[in-house]
Amino acid sequence: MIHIRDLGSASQAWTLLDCDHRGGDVGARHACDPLTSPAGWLPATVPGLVAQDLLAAGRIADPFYGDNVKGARWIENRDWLYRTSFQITTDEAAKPVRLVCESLDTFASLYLNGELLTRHENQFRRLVVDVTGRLRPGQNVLVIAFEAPMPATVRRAGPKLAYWNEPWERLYVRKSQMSFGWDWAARTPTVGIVDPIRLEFSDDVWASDLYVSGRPLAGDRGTIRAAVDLTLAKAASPGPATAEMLVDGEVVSTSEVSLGAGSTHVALEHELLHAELWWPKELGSPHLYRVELRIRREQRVLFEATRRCGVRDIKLRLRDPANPNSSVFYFEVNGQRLWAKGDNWLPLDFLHTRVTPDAYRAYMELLMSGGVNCLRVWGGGIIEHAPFYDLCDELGLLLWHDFPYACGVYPKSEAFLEEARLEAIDIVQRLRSHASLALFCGNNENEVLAIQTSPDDRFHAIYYDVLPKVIAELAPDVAYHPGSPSSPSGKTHPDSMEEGDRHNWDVWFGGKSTEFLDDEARFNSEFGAQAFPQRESLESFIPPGDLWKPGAVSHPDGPSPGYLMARHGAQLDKLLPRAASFGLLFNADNLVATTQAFQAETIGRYIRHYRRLLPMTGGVVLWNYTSTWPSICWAAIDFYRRPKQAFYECKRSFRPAVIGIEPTDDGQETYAAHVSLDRPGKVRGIVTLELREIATGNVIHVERGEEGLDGPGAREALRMTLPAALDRRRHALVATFRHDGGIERDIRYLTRVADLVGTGGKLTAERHADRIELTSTGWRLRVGIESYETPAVWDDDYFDMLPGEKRVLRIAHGSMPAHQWVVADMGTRAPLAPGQKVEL
Ligand code: BMA
Repeated sequence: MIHIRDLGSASQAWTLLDCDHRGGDVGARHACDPLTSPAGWLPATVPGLVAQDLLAAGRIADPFYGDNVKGARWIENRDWLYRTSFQITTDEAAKPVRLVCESLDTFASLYLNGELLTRHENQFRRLVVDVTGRLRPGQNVLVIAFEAPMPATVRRAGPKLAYWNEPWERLYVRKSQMSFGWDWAARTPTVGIVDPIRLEFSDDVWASDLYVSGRPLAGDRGTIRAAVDLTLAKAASPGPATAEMLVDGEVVSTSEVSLGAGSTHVALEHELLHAELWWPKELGSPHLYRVELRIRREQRVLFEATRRCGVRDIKLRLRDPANPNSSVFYFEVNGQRLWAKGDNWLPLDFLHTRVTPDAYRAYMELLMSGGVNCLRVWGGGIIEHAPFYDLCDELGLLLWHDFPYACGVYPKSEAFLEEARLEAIDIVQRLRSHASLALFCGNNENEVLAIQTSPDDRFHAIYYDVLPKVIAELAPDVAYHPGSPSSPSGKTHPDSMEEGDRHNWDVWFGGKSTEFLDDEARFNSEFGAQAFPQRESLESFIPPGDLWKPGAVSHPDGPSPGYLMARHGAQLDKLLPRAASFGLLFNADNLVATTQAFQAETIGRYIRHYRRLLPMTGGVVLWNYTSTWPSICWAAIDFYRRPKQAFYECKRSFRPAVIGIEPTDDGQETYAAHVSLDRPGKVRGIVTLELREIATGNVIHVERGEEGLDGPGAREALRMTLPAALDRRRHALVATFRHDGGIERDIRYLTRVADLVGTGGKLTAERHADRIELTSTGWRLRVGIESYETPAVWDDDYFDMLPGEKRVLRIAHGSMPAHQWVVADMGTRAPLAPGQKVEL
């Protein structure tokens, strides 16, 4: 058996030393010897990050507050030593033993009892060192010296390469690319032992990770396969052994194996007569089997491992003759199309080792309560911590996984390609057993960048040779896409809307409006817009007085507070002009409300537009929901887990059936109402398209019809041409789809929201123990309830109310928050206490 001794700080104490100016290696040797060890060690958390320990020790101020991140920058210029000591018995000292580090960030030298064991400098590769005979009975000291990350990076850099997001030297090192800062985050240096570290003792065998995979077969049968590679430990003798496979605790398959010199591949398979399939939550239940593989000789167990396994067939479909040019890009699970409604996943915390399994779960459930059914782990971040992947399997979230390359043209040297290959082997082996894994993707935006800067680098060997070969060998049933975006034929622009996926930044970076959308992307894997978080969240990271004062927003690169806001992500030059088309900006509440309204509108328009292209378009992945730190950024949920307006607009537009109004032409004289269904099943109902006067709510003209859909698709239900000489400021279009499953609505203004005439009236909000009742005498914009406590997701929030309407809000996810505010229009806001009735 392999005996595992966890070396994390939950089991034993670790300390951390700031090695002043790059004294790491020398310090590490001395540190192992109690007589020469320098003073000044701090308690350390392992797995953890240096910044986390410095924060706990009061050596840095919260880097997420105000301008403090600047005061933490020095971390990247110091060497850091981690030290622990542990007791080893005489018996253990005689056994074959390995030291395993799942992830070290990044430039690490490992010393055991004063001697250099090895060096390692790839955060994405597991380190395994044979330390047999090097542990001594009694006390042992392990020191891991981390070289100062920024100078280490600069030293390893070769010639300057094309990139977006400073510093370009990051392209040469295999360290999380966002740890150097990104356009949504200031550089918060990360250094540390970021995943589990352990000793493994074995008298018998060493083993690769257990690989399980399940596939459906004809009828309702299915198959489960479990495989492992075993190597005899030094003390063990070759010879026969018995391999057993257990499913849900029962032995289902047995086989005799012969353990010889070198590596032995053991694989067992079992056929299920009635397989329960793994489905993404939206399409069914994410059933998981418990699979064990056990190798024994007589009664002695040599190896044993357990994993959960889903029986499913996930395909990425690229061709469909029914489509105009036959090109599509969508996921199919067990033969059913899944219209992707995704989040571009970033770590939940820049200090990502602080994220607990409960925090992952709570966050994923929050996303799912908003209709999200898949996650794209974005290539600039990290390979997530293990609980993340287990939860995707368990909750039924489909997983798209980028390899960790982003926004750059990476080196092409033999050495770099070889490192890429070894790294890919580790990543694929680590992730391939997960039921939720739908797609491996080569990189984030590197092809688009290459086209602009050095077209010869578009088909870079990492994504077109190294990675596909590793996947074909180790995970042949997982789809591979060379980059996001990328065009499968290689003949169109990587960001083409005619094939492959597309990052649609037409609005945010391209300056386009959403009034008339003609994009026909087969799959939209990135699109988004920024917004401020709600006031309580802003107050948690921006010092009083810094948020709103003259000049604060006009010099994003100037000194604080302009600087402060820029460091917190805001691209104010883009954001404020757009927010201004929703209302005046004269205080912080307006800033929050107008930016959120703009973000929600942009995202909602795009989602409804792409839904209208069903079944040609395969889905949308929002950039993004996740806030890695407190910021003014693209996230639809802020760092404190408070949803922005966009979260609710997505929730509405991610419902099974949706209605959307779009102009049929650039001139915007005629509008069409489209209904769509994004999943299997049927929907039937009545559609209306009304032209209403805003001041009175009166219907000026109405079109009405019946509509129905069978399975994923969309239909134009109604059309209306606006009367000539209509005052567009005083009227709006309202489309409604009343069907068995509920009522869908879309409201389309015919001018900028800031220019509307006729909104107003009295809004009344009444807070009851289990609900909020809202009534409005006039046409009110973006009416909602803001909450302090989280998670608190309402069944709906931030919607427009028509004259005479009444709405009742209940909590759909989480619990009734204690502190609430009623909000409306573009910055009107009042507290709403229990039992209170408020008029706005
Ligand atoms: C996309 C991403 C990121 C970036 C985001 C916002 O292109 O892939 O690189 O942070 O846009 O600019």
